[in-house]
Amino acid sequence: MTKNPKPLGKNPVGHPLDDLIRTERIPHIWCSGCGIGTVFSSCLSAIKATEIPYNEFTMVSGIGCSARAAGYIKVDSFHTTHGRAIPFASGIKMAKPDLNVIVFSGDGDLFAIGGNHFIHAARRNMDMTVICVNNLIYGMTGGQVAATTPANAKTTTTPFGNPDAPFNLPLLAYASGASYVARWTILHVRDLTNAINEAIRHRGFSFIEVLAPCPINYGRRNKEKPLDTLKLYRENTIIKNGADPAIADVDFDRGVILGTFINRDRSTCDDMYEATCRRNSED
Ligand SMILES: Cc1ncc(C[n+]2csc(CCOP(=O)(O)OP(=O)(O)O)c2C)c(N)n1
Repeated sequence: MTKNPKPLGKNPVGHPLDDLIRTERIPHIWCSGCGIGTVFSSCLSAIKATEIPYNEFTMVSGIGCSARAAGYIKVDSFHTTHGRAIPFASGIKMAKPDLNVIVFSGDGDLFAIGGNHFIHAARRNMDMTVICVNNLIYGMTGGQVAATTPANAKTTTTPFGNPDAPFNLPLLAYASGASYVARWTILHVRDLTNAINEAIRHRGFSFIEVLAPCPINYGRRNKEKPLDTLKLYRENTIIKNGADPAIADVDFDRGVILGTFINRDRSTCDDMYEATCRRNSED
């Protein structure tokens, strides 16, 4: 068991999370007012708080602004192809079951092109933590409509407003079989960090949706200034642990529910595989 690097001393020169950041890659690509950095920082703080050696973690992402996180973390990481983070992560977990596998990616990556992988990994209860930065849009490619874009919202591909309804991600995750499901915003940093810590320690498929602003590609087109988004996160959210995910639509007019929706025990993919092989080899 390798020890994690010692925390900085009394006169720190750098950032307290420097031992988990590839500082040689900074400055990062994220715009001013973007929420991804806060989710990333919460994730690193949660990793640190588990006191698990860093070499027992791996981070996997697809492609997008959020997905860039895998290139900035100082643990073994995989910046894969668009939509394919979860299959890569599943392969890693099956080959190295003792690793703590974290998927960190955007809503487009995980729920549009990668939606099929998400539902099947949740169905199998693959033991991994999936963190979705939900900025309601395809950020990196300039603001196209996503599967999470609110109805009527303007994007580059829906200039007259989005005609479609968005996914309710906690409900989708629960219905697919996820055994831990939570939602927070980037304004709820302590809750988010605790949730990521809990999700890492949870056995099974854990999913955390994090609402985060994209002021450039979503806010600007929808006349929502960065502070307006944070006000929505503060004033139009309701913290309700144990709430039914069926009422978890992202609708700021009605109030968006935050908290831990689901935390249940279910046999993991590994458990089922072992049990099936044992049973069949005894026949
Ligand atoms: C197979 C494939 N299709 C499309 C793209 C283009 N592409 C790159 S990032 C992206 C969208 C990213 O959106 P999201 O996952 O929500 O992440 P964000 O940038 O908003 O964090 C798309 C469509 C690609 N790189 N590969």
